[in-house]
Amino acid sequence: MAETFLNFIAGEWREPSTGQYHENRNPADTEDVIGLFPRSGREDVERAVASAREGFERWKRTPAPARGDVLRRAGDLMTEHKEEIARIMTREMGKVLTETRGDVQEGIDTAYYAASEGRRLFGHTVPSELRDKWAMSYRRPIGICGLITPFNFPMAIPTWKMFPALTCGNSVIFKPAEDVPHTAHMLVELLLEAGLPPDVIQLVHGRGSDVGNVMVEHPEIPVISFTGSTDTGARIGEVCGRMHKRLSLEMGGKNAQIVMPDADLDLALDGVLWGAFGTTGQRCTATSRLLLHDDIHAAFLDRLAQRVRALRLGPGLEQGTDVGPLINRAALEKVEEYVAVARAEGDEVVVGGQRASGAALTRGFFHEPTILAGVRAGSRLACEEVFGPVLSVIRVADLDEAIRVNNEVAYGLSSSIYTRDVRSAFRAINELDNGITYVNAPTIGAEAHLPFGGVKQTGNGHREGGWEVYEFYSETKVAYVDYSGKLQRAQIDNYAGSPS
Ligand code: UN1
Repeated sequence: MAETFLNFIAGEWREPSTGQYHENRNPADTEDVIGLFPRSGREDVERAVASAREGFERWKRTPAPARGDVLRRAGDLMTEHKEEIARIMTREMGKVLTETRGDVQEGIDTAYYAASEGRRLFGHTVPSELRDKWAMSYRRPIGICGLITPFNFPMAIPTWKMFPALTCGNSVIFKPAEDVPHTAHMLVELLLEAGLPPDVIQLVHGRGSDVGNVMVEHPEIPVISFTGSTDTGARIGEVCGRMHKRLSLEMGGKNAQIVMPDADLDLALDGVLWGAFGTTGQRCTATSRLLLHDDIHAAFLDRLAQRVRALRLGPGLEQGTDVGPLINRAALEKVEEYVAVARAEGDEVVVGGQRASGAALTRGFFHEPTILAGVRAGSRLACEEVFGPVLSVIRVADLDEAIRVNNEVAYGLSSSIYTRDVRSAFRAINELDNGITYVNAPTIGAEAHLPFGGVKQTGNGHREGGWEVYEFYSETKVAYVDYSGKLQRAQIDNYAGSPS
C-alpha cells in the first residue's frame, strides 16, 4: 500500500477538504508508486490563508537576523539530509542522482545566503535637503506570499522563492508542482524542524487549476511568484494586474549556444552536451539551439552526433546513467510531437528522434537524446520551447547573424558563446537579448547568489536569486525625521536659490 501524504495547514498535517488524492509515480518506472498526495481545493487555501495571516503578524515582528537564523538551521538540516532528499527527488522527478544532489545543494546555498541576508536587508540613508533633518529608506515585509513552483528543480526553485520571502518577514503558502510533491513535503518538514513557526508556512498540494487559481485570485495574498509556462504566466498576470498584486514570473526559454570557429571546440562540445541533455533538457535554461558557424558546422556536428549516440539513457538512480526520463506522459508526447513537426518542416534528424525502446525503458517516459540539423531560423523548432532532450542546430555565417538569430525568438533567458576572441565575447555579452549570457560555458549553471531571470516573454522584469529578489519580497518605506523643532517646508516649497 502506498503511503498517504497530507497538506500542512494551520500548524497541522491535514487531509484535504476534498478527500481526494493523486498517485505520484516514478517517471523512470510507472509501476513504482511513491505515494498518494492531496488534491486540495478552495477550502484548504482559505484555511491556509487564515493561518498564514496570524503567522505573518508574529513573524514580521521577529528580528530579521533571528529569521535568518532559522534559515541557517534549515541549511544545516538540508546538508545533513542531502543524500536522502536527492534520492527522493530522483525517484519522483527522474533526473540523475548527481543532478538532484546539485539541486539540493542549490537549496542549501540559498539557505545560507538568506541567513546572512537577515543581517543586511540594506536600506539607504541619504542627506536631507534641509538642515536638522534625517532621511532614510528601509524594508518592510509585505504579507502572505503565494509560491507556485515547477517540477524541474523541486528543491532549488521553491527555496529561491521561499527563503527570501521568509527572511523578509512574510508568511508563505507553497503549492509545489503535482509531479514532485514528496520533495516539497521534505522541505516543509525540515523548515519546521529548523524552528520556523508552524503558521508561517502552509503547504497545499494540488493542481494549478484548483489550488493555484484560488491562490492567484485570493485578495489576501498580495504577492505571487510563479515559475512555469509562458501561457500560464500570462493568465496569472492578467489576474494579478487586475488585483494590483506584486507578481514575479519565470517562464519559457529558447536558449542558444553560439560556437565561433576560433573557439576551443572540445570545450564547446562538452558545453553543448551538458547544456542540451543535462536534466533531459528540462531546465528553463537548457540549450535548445546550437548556432554553429559555417566554417566548423560539418565537423562539429559530426563529433557532437558521436557524443550524443554514446549517452546512456536510463533511470536516474542507476549508476552510469547520463540522461533520465521526461517528467510525465504529456511531456514525452510533446517531445514526440515536436520531432514530428521537425520532420514535416524538413529538418534532418541526425541522432535519436524516437521514444526509447527496450523493456526497461518502456516502463518510463524515456525519449532518445535528439539532434535536429538544418533547422531554419524562424521555423517552429527554432522558436518554440520543447522542454526535452531535443537540440536544434542552426547554421550561421558570422557573429552578426548569430546575434540576430539568438535575438529573434520571443524568449530571452540565457545564451552562451564559445570564442577565444575577446571582442566577440564582449559584443555577445552586450548584444544578446537575454537575462544571462555565458562566455565559454553552457547556457545552464547559474549561481545561487546572482540574479536569475530573463527578458521578453521569459519574465516580467523581476529576478530570483541574489540581492535583487529581496526587493521583490519587501516593500520600501521611507522615513524622514525632522529634529529642527520648527516647521520646515520641503525644498520645493521654499527654494531660495543655491545656499550661500
Ligand atoms: C532552470 O533552468 O529551470 O542555472 C533553473 C541552472 C540552475 C537553475 C536552473 N542553477 O542551471
